[in-house]
Amino acid sequence: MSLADHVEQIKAMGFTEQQAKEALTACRNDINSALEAILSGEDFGRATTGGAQTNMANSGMFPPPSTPKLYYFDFTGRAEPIRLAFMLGQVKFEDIRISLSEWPQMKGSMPQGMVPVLEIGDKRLTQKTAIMQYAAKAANLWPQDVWLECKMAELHGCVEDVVSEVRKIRFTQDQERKNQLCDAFKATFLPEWLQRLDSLVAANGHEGFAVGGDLTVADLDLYNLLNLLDNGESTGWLPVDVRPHEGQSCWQQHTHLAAVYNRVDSIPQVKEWNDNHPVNRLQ
Ligand SMILES: N[C@@H](CCC(=O)N[C@@H](CS)C(=O)NCC(=O)O)C(=O)O
Repeated sequence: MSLADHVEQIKAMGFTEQQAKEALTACRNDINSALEAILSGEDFGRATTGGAQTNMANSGMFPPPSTPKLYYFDFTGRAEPIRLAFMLGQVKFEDIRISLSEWPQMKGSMPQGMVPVLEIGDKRLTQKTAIMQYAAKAANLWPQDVWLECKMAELHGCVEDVVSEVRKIRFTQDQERKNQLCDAFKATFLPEWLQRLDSLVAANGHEGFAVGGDLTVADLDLYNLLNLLDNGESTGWLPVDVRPHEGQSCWQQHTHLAAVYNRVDSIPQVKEWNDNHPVNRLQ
């Protein structure tokens, strides 16, 4: 499209020609300065991320004033999308893994008695979705479009709904009740949620991406959930095997989920990370 076509398109939205030209000039200046920064060897992430990282720069917390420390168990769980985001963005972080035997002594020192917790200098951040947002912005895996930001929150909320149900089952003491919950989870709860998630991803309209048309931490969150479910029984995270058969995935009929999964799984750095961090049993 020529510049004149862009101007016509903006005018068609009700703006004057002068406003259209000003908007395009501002875009051109932003692109030029980003290109200059990249070509002159300045920090690539900062040069290419505009709004999100500008806000973080204003907060005084980005770049992180000291190496961020991520506290979690020696398990994927709620920490893995955060770890993957830091890793993909080449943001250095300390991956502190607490064993279940150490946990009772550490629990009281965590702000809400739970992990994940991100510590940067004397500041601490709790709650997976908040930490994921920090990691994603630092790694340039967070969209700048407001609607897409809200769609990210929507997807993270859906993931959390599934994870909360698993938590409820795991913490049910009565074995008979636990068995009933496991049966219901496999027969109805999970199939319904996988269908809802598949429809959500289909509605995004970019095959292979959960939100928008670029890799975001939403893809990593979904990828991790699908892995958690498939490996649930063997890792002790979920007291029931939800796969239709050994070697198959519980989500394989859902083509939109599969497209996201396969895209993330084929990223060479993700493969390398997985090779170096085999999925542990919860211990
Ligand atoms: N809403 C919190 C939930 C955190 C949570 O449940 N953490 C679990 C591990 S996934 C935990 O710390 N469990 C140990 C405990 O509660 O003592 C979040 O999203 O971060």
